[in-house]
Amino acid sequence: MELKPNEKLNIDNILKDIDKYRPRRRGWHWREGTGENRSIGKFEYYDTSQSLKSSQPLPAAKYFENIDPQPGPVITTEIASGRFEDDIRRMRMAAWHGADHIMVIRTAGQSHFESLIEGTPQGVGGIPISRKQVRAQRKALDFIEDEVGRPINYHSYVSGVAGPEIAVMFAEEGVNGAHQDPQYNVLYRNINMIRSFVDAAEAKKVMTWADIAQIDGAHNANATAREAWKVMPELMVQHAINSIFSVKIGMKKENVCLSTVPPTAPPAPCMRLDLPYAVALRELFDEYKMRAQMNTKYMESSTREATVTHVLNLLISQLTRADIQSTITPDEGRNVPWHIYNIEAVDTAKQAFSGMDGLGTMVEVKRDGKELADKVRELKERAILFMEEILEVGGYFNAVEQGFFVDSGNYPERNGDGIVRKIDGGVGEGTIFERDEDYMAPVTAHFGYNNVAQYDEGLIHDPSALIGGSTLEKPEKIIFIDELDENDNVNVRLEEVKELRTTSKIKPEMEWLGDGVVLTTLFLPTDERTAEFAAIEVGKKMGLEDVEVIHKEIMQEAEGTRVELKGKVTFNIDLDELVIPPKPKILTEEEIREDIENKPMKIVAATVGEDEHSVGLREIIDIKHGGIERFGIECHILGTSISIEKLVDAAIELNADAILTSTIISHDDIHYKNMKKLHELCIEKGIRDNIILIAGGTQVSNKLAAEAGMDAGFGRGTKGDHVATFLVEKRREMTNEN
Ligand code: Z98
Repeated sequence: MELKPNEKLNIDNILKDIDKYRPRRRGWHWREGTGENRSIGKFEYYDTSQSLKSSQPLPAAKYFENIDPQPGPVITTEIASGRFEDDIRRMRMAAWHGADHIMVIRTAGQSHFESLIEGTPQGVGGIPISRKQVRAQRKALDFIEDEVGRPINYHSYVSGVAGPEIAVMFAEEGVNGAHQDPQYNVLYRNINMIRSFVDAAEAKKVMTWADIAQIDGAHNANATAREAWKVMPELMVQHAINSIFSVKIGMKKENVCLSTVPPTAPPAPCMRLDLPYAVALRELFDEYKMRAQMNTKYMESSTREATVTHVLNLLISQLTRADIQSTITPDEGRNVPWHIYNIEAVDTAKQAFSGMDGLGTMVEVKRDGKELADKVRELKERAILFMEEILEVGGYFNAVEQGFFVDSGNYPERNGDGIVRKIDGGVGEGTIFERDEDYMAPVTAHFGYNNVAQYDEGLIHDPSALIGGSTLEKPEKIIFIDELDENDNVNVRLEEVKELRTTSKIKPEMEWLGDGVVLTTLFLPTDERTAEFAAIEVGKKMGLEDVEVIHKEIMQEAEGTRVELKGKVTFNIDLDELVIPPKPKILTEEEIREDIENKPMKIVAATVGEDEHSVGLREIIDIKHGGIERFGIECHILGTSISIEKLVDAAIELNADAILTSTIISHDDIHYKNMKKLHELCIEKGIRDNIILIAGGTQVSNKLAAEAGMDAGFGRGTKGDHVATFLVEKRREMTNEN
């Protein structure tokens, strides 16, 4: 199956024969072509990677020949809608904008599931990770990566009670990246410590076999601690524990990615805190990869504010190093994980990195300056002392029992508010047993004691040969379970939206096909609390259902509040019934310029009659507003409230190619009457065949203007480019006729 840019991805095709799907590659993929200079459009770039075959450039790219430079780091998007079939469409959009790491959030509570989930149930805050969902998404990504022309990494989570089982399933299904950190289980999911570390050893071994890149969970301490910037030494300790553990199990350092996070955000003076931390971290862990998260702790529901923090975090990535750049910004703060925010955040990273390209050749992080050097040293010292104290108290488990972690004190200070877990407590306690002397498991990528030699000395490194290969070598041994729940599965959900999938009807959408969700921004001239409730009434009166305020921001306590409302519409729009006027033709800037250069053009313009409204006319003409002047057209604006006679006389005197009139006032059809008068006067004076007459204004349409004898009429939304295009094309037409 090949995707066509102008055709929707067909989920039925993805699900067809899903039981037979096999991943076509395994392992993580870094971007290609980094570290080399690259000419893209009219520019030379220093920090890019290979460009894409198909992509959606940034909005302003239209001024630069639609170039779409791709930054060096892998760019992540985190997807959490709860329906994998809708996430697949979002993945495609994200890939077109430049994401090549799709991180799929799990449904709430999956960490505590003792085993794998099957089928395609709907999730809460993420999808229940099951073989069928993983398979469908990986399969869809195969097509998407062919379409955009870059391998895409698929990622989810291996932490939790069923970590090893999930790791095996991920290895079987060609998952490319995963979070795996036993400390996450211990601290945030209260899973027994011994169980977590034993499971992690097994899971990491399997991930190593499948060449899966690993992200740790250190950043969660920042997200959890009360005064989050104080946990910087601890973050380094957590990174160290998970990294060296992974390496000892056999994972290559290139696959060990630290989940770094700038610990603060404005209005804190974040650069002075976050940059030394980033430098210290990269120096201590220089052989490992950096997955740069953004700060999610100090994030509210303002997308603007979150985006600024994100950009400051991206500056740190640019000044230090990011191998993977995470982009979850606004979703995290406002808990509305919508398509548009995934895409916006990916664009934020792409835009900021493009803008900062080559910064390192001009700007240096003053490593020797006292401010940075002292802080970097201090942070490293605190982290090392922390590690030493862990050893002093008898190791990691004892340290956790004593509440060393996620304490809001700046180590060695302790506030006694750390997370305490007991060695003999937590989920799964007492489930770990020593292997019997004759223990033997004929499986691939198994950690620790495995007494294969008793059966066959030659198979120590290939135990599964005893059974003719495990599912990792022989995928045909995988038992594919389709659906277990006849009511909660993808087929039922797809059936529910059949009309929207198969007819010309569409509906607004934020997360799921047909969810009907819309976002409205309002300003209400009242205080914050009143505005919130007033806004809900506004939403209801607009006909929205399930109205909810998702963001409010005080402009001034008494003068007013900005509110963002979400709500649902219940209607569909039938595209077959839409009347869409033909798209106005616009010549390129070069084409217009060339035409005017070859044959200069002159116009006279004015607002006519009693009309003093000249703003619209100025917008069309002034160079400052992107008007027709900028193409070299000689423009004579006679002024406002000019008589038709004066306008025509001026055109004759200047030998103008065109007359542009502008009117807003339409009372008593005065705009129409003036157009007619202009046309007739030009006939009377014998110039009509040689002059272009254009009328513009809010109440003007092309049809109305044509009826009044004009060559064209331009209404609301007209830009200088439209008028210039018309002038050039009309003159060509007239010259040909002559
Ligand atoms: C991120 N936005 O890291 P459940 N394991 C580790 C984690 O850090 C996480 C999970 C598992 C963040 C996402 N991280 C937060 C090491 C979560 C999640 O199923 O939610 O417990 O697993 O990109």
